[in-house]
Amino acid sequence: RQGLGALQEQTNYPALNQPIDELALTEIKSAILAKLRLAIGKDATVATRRDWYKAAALTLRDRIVHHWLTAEKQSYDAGAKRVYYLSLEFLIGRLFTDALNNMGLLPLFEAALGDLGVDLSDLRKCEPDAALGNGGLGRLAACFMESMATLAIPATGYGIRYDFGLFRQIMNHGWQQEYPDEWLAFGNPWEFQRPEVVYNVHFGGHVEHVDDRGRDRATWHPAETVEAMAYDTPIVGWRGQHVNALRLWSAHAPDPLQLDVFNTGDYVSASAEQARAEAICKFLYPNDESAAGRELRLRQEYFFVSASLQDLVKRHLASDGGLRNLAQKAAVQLNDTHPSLAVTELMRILVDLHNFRWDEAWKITVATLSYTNHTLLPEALETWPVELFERLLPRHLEIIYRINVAHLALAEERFPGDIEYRASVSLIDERSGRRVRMGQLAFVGSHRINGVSAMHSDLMKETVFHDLHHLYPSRITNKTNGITFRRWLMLANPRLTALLRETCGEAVLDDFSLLERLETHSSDLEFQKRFRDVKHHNKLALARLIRERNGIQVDPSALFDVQIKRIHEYKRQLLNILETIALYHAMKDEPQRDWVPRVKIFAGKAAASYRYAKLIIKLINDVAEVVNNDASLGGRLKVAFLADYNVSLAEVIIPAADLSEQISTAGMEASGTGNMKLALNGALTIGTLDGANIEIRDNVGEENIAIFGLEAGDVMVRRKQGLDASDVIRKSPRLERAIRAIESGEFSPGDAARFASIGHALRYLDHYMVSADFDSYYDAQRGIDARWRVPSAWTRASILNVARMAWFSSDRTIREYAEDIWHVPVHPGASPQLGNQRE
Ligand code: B1H
Repeated sequence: RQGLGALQEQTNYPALNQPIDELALTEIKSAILAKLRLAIGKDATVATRRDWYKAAALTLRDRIVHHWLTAEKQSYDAGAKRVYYLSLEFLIGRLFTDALNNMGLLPLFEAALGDLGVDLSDLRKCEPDAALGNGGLGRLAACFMESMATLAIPATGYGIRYDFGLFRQIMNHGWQQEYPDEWLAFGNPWEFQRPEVVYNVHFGGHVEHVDDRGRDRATWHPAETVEAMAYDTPIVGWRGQHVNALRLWSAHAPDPLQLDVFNTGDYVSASAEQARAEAICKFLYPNDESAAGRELRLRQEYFFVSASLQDLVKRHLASDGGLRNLAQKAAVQLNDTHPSLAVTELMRILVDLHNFRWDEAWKITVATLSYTNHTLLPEALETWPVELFERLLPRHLEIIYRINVAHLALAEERFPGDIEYRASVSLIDERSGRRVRMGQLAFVGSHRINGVSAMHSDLMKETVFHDLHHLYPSRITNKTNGITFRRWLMLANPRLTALLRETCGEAVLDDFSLLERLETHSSDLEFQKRFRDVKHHNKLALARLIRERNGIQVDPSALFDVQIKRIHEYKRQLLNILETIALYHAMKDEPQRDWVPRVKIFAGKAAASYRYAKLIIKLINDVAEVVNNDASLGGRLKVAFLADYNVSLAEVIIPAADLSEQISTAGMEASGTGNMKLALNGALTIGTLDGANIEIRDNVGEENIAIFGLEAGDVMVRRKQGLDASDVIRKSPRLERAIRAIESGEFSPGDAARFASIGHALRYLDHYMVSADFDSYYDAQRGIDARWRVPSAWTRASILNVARMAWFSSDRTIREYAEDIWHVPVHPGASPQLGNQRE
């Protein structure tokens, strides 16, 4: 610790505003050239850009590894408590500049590569995104890994090394098509394969009960074994002092080529076992907010939970107190219910393999585990058929039953004779076929359960976990999400960062609460101009991208109105495009009015099997086709759907956004994190009172955000009254006209039926309140127009958004987890506590 502190003082803002050290420059150049020859096997004269990228990445990696091994050793020697973050998703994106920046080596590498005749920003693009996640949940895990490293919390992320990440989205005549994401095709310079770190993971078979004198022990005789092999990726914290590992598991058959079978000439069967094993890490399920329900998915879940727990148990077996002390030495965070099997697997390890008494094992398990809930959507709540469980994980099913006995006894004690109550809290759902409830399992097996925004955590207590909350009233807590400012401000928006450093001081990079110093400049016209120039520069870059990718010319001084996120009914891209249609009609009616020029920018993927979401994408593209080619608008309205939304595309769009669309049906978006990224980069939010929007409003002030629409309570009331929206449509000629345009083929000439299902839903099945919220949204948008016409007022609001977003740093979120859930110390040097600053 002391060593770390001393280093921290020496490196006073190294990377930044410092002349390049010639000696270091020479060293980096020769290191890169050496890598090119010795690791890539190429000479500088024939090296491709990708070769240069790899050589540079490996050069950087060498420097990271030294810090990594030091950090590992220090925490190990100190016997420090470790955090284990279990997640089926890590949506990392690119690592090159992220790691360079945190190591303080960005300017040095830029100069070194420049001297060697290669452009760092070109090389950057050679790195494929690591897209091992669907959306917010996976990206949150990536931000958390970076913040845990920044706060020097000894931590390991555990997940699956999918051969194929989230599919690539390609537009074919406006329809989404999915293609495999071959992110590993050219190798991965960041990872270390650990062929010696291998664990057996078992499936199937039967359970034998030995006479164990009431110890609840059993012996599992599995039918199938798969090997899990570790791959480690170092994650560097800000200022490069601390490095943690992201450990991803790859699946293999213990006997990859069955030679006896091979020798009979049946070559295909000889490797069948291998194919079956490898299927486990073949691809990421492309669902966001809906449970997959396939056997392979359950195999994935158990595979990574089992390997990860074996790994951490092995690590702590040797530490003082052994497993008895596990909860003092390890905190295991379950990212949603996907790793819920950790509850049963840890019990199995303790009871069956290490001879613990059931009750003691249970205490250790609950004290070690904690669970984050990310959604209340019923279709996302995981349950598995009991028969499938029994076939795949017979011992785990027994353990679930055994946990349930004590749990239901507690319920009976609390509400004697209340059968309904017991049925509702039971780990087994008996109503729709017998199914194991993963949410209940994670809840019962954890000492803390958290939601991801204030409103979401409150709703958890009132809805899905209402009854469990009564049984365990102190467990539910809130941890509002955050984002890492290193990636989403410093790297994505270097020009704004430069302005912030100049205005708030260099220390702002270590203490984001200093962003509040912007406040005094928010009305300064000179400063406003510089602030606008930054935004304009970013918009030029995005306009170029839109032209290159979509062939659409957009006016960079128009209002850039951005909705970027997974396509889902509850996120209401449909509401946005409906308003676009209404605006289009209004512009056509009165072409002479001085309309505020707008560019409507959409990006996002639909789950491959989500037909309605794919139809919405098609509608957006069809509307774009008509609007963009209507000369009568004089270019004042443009619509662009950017294909293949991913982290790297987000890094280009977000700094260029003027308006951030956060328009989910109230009560449905658990938190949102794109909302934070956009506000931090100076976009004004138009949004509902949902998820973290509410806390964003509380922080930026209600005059600097545009809130509209039904509130969560209103939505519940209206749903109870029925989903027919005829009443609101009757009162809104504008809405009626927009719906009719969709239904009549105005945007699908020759195929009027194409969007019939959308028209029908808008009229009669308005579950997501698109029609119900339309007028309120349309009016809010016209309010935005009015604000935009007064540049100084708009810019002031935009500046105040940046100034007041510090609280949404994932460093703050991780501090809260560390204090309230994990009970681990955080490094005092980095990012001083925001709480103190505010008091
Ligand atoms: C979020 C998911 C999710 N919530 C199931 N739930 C999945 C559920 O593959 N599955 O089965 C995948 C993802 N993702 C998001 O989490 C919320 O919608 C956001 O509001 C939130 O900001 C984010 C991070 O907490």
